[in-house]
Amino acid sequence: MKAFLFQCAILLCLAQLQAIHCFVAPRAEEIDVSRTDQASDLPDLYEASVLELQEGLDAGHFTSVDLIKAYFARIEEVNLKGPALRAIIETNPSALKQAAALDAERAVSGKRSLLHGIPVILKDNIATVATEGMNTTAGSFALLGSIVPDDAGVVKKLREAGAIILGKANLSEFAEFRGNLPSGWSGRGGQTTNAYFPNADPCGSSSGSGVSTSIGLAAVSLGSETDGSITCPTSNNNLAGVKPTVGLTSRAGVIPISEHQDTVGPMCRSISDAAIVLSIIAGKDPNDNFTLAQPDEVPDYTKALNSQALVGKRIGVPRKVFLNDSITGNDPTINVAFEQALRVLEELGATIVDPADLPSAEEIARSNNETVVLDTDFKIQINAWLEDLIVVPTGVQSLADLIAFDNAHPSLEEPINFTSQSEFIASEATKGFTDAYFQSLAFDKELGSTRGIDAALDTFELDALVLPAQGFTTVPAAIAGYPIVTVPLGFYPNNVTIGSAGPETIYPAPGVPFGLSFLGTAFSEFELIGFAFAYETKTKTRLARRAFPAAIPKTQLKDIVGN
Ligand SMILES: *[C@@H]1O[C@H](CO)[C@@H](O)[C@H](O)[C@H]1NC(C)=O
Ligand SMILES: *[C@@H]1O[C@H](CO)[C@@H](O)[C@H](O)[C@H]1NC(C)=O
Ligand SMILES: *[C@@H]1O[C@H](CO)[C@@H](O)[C@H](O)[C@H]1NC(C)=O
Ligand SMILES: *[C@@H]1O[C@H](CO)[C@@H](O)[C@H](O)[C@H]1NC(C)=O
Ligand SMILES: *[C@@H]1O[C@H](CO)[C@@H](O)[C@H](O)[C@H]1NC(C)=O
Ligand SMILES: *[C@@H]1O[C@H](CO)[C@@H](O)[C@H](O)[C@H]1NC(C)=O
Ligand SMILES: CC(=O)N[C@H]1CO[C@H](CO)[C@@H](O)[C@@H]1O
Repeated sequence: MKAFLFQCAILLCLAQLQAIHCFVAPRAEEIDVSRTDQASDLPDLYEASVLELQEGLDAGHFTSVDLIKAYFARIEEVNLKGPALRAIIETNPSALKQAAALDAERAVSGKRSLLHGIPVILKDNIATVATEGMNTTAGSFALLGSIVPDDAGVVKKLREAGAIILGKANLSEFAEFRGNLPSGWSGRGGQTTNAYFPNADPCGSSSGSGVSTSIGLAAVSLGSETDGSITCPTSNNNLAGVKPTVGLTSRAGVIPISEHQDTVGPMCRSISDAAIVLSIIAGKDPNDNFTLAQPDEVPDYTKALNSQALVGKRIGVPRKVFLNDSITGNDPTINVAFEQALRVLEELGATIVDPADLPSAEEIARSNNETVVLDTDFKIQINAWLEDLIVVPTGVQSLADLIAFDNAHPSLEEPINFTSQSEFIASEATKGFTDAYFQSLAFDKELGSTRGIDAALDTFELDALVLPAQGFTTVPAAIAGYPIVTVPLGFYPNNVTIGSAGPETIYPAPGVPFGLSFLGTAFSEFELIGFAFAYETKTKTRLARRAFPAAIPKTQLKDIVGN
């Protein structure tokens, strides 16, 4: 039972969904609209957008070296000290040197892109070359000191664009695929916690990416999603996030769960920032052949940022299963906010088609096909990952070795009240590409797309579907490989009844955010970003509430510039 109490253990809660608890009703919310005053014209790093940072860099108000120093100081204030959010596992020892070079280049030849000199946090399952000084471990001591063959495909694109990797974010270890781990816990990083209430669940598995971006420990971050791992921490941390279509962004050099579902995407404080990052990391990569199926031209997603994007659009509400509280476990607060959001979408010119059910909804809720596919894929792909490593100081060479390593090092690799690494063990027991595997893969495509998302879009002539980010929302998109774009929807009220999420975390809790998700067919990111932008621009929900005071870093550019 314990695992099911983890609010967003997300992966594979399919059969167990009935067991998720409904939380006690909250009501009114108190909105704190006070913002810190900025005496100078330097942007407040808590909220600063990529465009504001570029403006300041271009105008010479500060440099990328200043930015790195400021973000490092902010990490230092809250990561292990103070509220000890444990959002960051490692910082980049080469970042200052890289920033100086990029500052010099900007002075001579201008910026390469909107990410030139901008600090980016990466989830610790995204590879960076060891010579730069950081590990790539998915949070596990088993991979500490391992040498990856190359930068991840998305990291190559970030570096070409002039971005600076500021550090690696904590995560649910192995992207939540070990079994029975609390959201946001890893052996190396410990328990990440939410910045909106002490010890609240940050959700996973891209927990550190979410928390660090939510309070400005970096400009932007990348997470990865197999089922829910960008969407849920985006939701819990008051962010805008894009879970791209599988094959829009390269997974080369990303510690895998499944090539059929894994995808890398931006987690940012605004959909505008997310559009900037996605435009840079999207595109074909010869090292990930799924990316070769995408349209030839990578869209400029910033062109989708149109506040009129919802005018004349048909947006469907797939109520069956996905808005059934006894299946989603969603708190009534979320439902109330969601119904209000539907009215806002109407005000923005959309026609709400309600209900617009997925024909496969109930079958998806019963299906175990996703588990069959992920368990089988993980063993094959993690073994290939381990084989490709140049050096592995722990000697771990296979999934079986990983299981043995964890068993041999309980003090490093077992959180409080750990029960078993059930997912690893189930995966190790799979027998490769069996007939049952191919059947499950075909069923997933059918349930997620042909009798799922695409069926609803076609039947009701929709431009997109909309749902609360929390609940069962991510599953059809996960098994179809389809995109989800999420923006802030609301916050739990101050008097919400606090629940338990894990041995060290609570959920729900006062002021913890939740999001609104737009879903569509393959490669519909451009449209979904437009819809999310229109909603975000109208509601500005992110700005309605801030993190708890101790979790708000005090260092600002004014403390760095000129000192
Ligand atoms: C929370 O506060 C609201 C309004 O102040 C009230 O109506 C509601 O009953 C309270 N809820 C709980 C769980 O105490
Ligand atoms: C990895 O982490 C270890 C321990 O924190 C550190 O000594 C090492 O420099 C890091 N970087 C690499 C590339 O191993
Ligand atoms: C990608 O390449 C592998 C072999 O390297 C092959 O097995 C697989 O079918 C290819 N997948 C796609 C989507 O082309
Ligand atoms: C909600 O789900 C429960 C449990 O599966 C089911 O018994 C109930 O009929 C569903 N409610 C609706 C309105 O579909
Ligand atoms: C896969 O989905 C199909 C269609 O709903 C279902 O009949 C089958 O039982 C599912 N298989 C598993 C392993 O859950
Ligand atoms: C660990 O489990 C025991 C027994 O179920 C329980 O009494 C204890 O409160 C748990 N500790 C934490 C920190 O959850
Ligand atoms: C950057 C940073 O603060 N990293 C820390 C993450 O947590 C581990 C475990 O407590 C520390 O060893 C790291 O220094």
